[in-house]
Amino acid sequence: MDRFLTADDLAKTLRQDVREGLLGTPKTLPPKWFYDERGSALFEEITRLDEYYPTRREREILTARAPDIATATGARTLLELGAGSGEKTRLLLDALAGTLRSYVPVDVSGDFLEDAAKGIAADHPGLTVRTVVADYEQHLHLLPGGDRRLIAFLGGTIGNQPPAARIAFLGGLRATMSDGDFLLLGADLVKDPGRLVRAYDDAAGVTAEFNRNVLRVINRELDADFDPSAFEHVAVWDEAEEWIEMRLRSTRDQDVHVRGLDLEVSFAAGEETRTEISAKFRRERLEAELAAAGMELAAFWTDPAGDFSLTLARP
Ligand code: AVJ
Repeated sequence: MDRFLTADDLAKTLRQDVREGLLGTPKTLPPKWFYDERGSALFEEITRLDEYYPTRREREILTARAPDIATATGARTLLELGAGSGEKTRLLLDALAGTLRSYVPVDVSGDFLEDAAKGIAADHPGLTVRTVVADYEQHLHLLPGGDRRLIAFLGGTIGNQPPAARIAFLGGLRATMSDGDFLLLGADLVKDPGRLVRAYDDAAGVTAEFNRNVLRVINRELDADFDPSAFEHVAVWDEAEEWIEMRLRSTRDQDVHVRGLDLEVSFAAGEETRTEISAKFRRERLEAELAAAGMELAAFWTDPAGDFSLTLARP
């Protein structure tokens, strides 16, 4: 396992993010801190909800197009950013079996990486599996090189960054790519706002618990005293930005102590803290942002319903 990111680095970033986010106006907390063990389990549960279509749709596209991806890329190395989408990985690995020599799952947490890698190595004898603990916003240049790499960034996570950060990220990725490398990018598409809001505000309240989980993470990691039950889940469609925004709305005036940061924060009744944006795309926008990052489209696929997209891009 290659570690470019230690538990200490992560702790430091969390402290910075929470301090800056809670002192800002409006208050924000970045979505990357949802995913402790409980948050990851809640996200898994979200992917099985009727209302949350992205995971199912992306799997449909991958099932249909994995052979095309194999033919177009002839990939020797599959690098997966934000691994953990186990089932989708398997679809790709099986389709690429003819040319693939190594698989490199990259994630900020090493906890689940090793186990997942062992399972995959056992099922694919001859495949070199090299796990990398890294923050793909910071360590792109440290990822293993080689020729004919396919870099997969699935799930629609690209939408969690605002446009400028997205283009910077894609540009950074482009800078590490050479001729023969490809990017496989999963991105959710603009659609009926009612469906979008339901996907992020499900009837069973799983997404609400997932959203509040960030408060539990801060309580544990930074010795804070958030009362998660005093925050309501809010999901709104921002028509101008074309993104879903998740927020936590304080149900009353309250003070929260973040002892680990020596910080006291007041929330007014009704005050909203932004916890996630999840941008939805149109093909033209994806094409334009990839072009701004120095890449061009090699293929663009959607599921039959046109809900989700997979883009294959190259330098
Ligand atoms: C895994 C980041 C793509 O933005 O749809 C699910 C996370 N947030 N429900 C998304 C999420 C609320 C998800 N991503």
